[in-house]
Amino acid sequence: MLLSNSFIPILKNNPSEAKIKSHQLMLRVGMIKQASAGIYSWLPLGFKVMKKIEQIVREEQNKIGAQEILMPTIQSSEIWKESGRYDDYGEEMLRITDRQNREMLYGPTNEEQVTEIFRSSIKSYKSLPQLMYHIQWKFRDEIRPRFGIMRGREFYMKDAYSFDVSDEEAFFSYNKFFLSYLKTFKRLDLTAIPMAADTGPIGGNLSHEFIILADTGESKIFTDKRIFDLNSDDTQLEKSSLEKMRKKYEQFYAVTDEKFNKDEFEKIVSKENQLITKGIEVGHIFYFGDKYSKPMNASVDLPGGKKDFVKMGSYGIGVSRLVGAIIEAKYDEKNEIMKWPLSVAPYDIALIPMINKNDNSALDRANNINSELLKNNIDAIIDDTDENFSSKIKKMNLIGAPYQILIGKKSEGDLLEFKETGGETQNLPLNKIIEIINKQKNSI
Ligand code: P5A
Repeated sequence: MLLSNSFIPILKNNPSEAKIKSHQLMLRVGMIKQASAGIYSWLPLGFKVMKKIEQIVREEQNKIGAQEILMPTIQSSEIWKESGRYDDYGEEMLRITDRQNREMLYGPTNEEQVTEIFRSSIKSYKSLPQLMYHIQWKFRDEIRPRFGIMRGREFYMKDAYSFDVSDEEAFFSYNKFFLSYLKTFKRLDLTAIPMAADTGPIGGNLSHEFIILADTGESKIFTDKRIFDLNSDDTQLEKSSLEKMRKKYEQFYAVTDEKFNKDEFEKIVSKENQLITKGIEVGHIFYFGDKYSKPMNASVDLPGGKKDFVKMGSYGIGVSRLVGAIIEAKYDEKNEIMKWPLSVAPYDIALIPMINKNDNSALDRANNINSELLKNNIDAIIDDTDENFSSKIKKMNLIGAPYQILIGKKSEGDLLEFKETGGETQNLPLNKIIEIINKQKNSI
């Protein structure tokens, strides 16, 4: 892709309205454009990153047997009246009246909608478990939308729902999502810590927030540092292995401020392991049993002939928020260098030719390199503008392709000046560069 043909409206300076680095960078490199308070258009660069995140989230949901559906953004108030949440949800719910004077709403979440789908078709325990998810826009009329897409009013969420015959089976489903979240965030090159959390308007009494550390995060967290050394690599998708994995995480104190108890924290966690810091909530999972199935009458026949309300959980990931969360984790704002994880990068590599007046040889060379890269499924952006070399490098450092080839005086003969964005340059032939990138791609 040529930069001159791309819609990447870059600003020279940091926009003054942005308070945190993800919001600054997203506006600076034209990833988003505000439409109104807390509502954004996604421009090509931002959209590309979000779609890649969405795809990773989708693949990890599919791996645990969740089935993708798509529910509407606009819901009828009827089902919310059935569950009892229509009044409880308060001013965060955007209420709409259609031309027949029917009360509708822009969905802030989909527990009711999915329960309504389930109850109309599934009647027997034999069809359980059912895991379903969709990736869809949500609207919450947040009182204080801020930090760009981090706390938007309109935002993109993956929300999944599980239906089981008993608490025991429902915990199995819960643990599958727990594992799938750890794997999803790992593929995004993030360390997300599961923390015991409050359930708020979703309800239930078992819940974990998945939090990544960031000074600008809105969640205050209290944790035992050792939780950061854990991984789920050896966990199998079966009951006992999943239980063991969740216990392994739960043995360490890790809570957000709503669940914090100072005496307990100081008693359980030794001084040297205590960590009090801030983080960004990128996912949240809930188990709430029959909170929705009972008032909405979603029941199944049990083996003995009796009926019971189906046991449900719900599982959210902030797909649009993750774009900002990755920037918070990866952007070196002092040196103005962004390096996207290759798994979600808008481009794999930036080609930066030094173009002199009346001499197109560097640009020709960039185009030739690009053809080779394309054959190897490597997506490059070429800065074909006639700006000077150093401002091109600065611009590409912000766009954040994880690799760069500088095509100037030092890229001579077969050897190209290659670097990881923000790293040291190396002189390498193109086939070696392709090998490095593909090796990295295959490892994620
Ligand atoms: C779980 C799925 C739910 O809504 N119902 C369906 C449950 N959970 S939640 O915690 O309220 O939201 C899930 C994730 O969505 C992101 N998120 C937001 N992102 C951007 N702007 C917002 N205003 C916003 N609100 C929630 C978070 O990542 C959250 O973990």
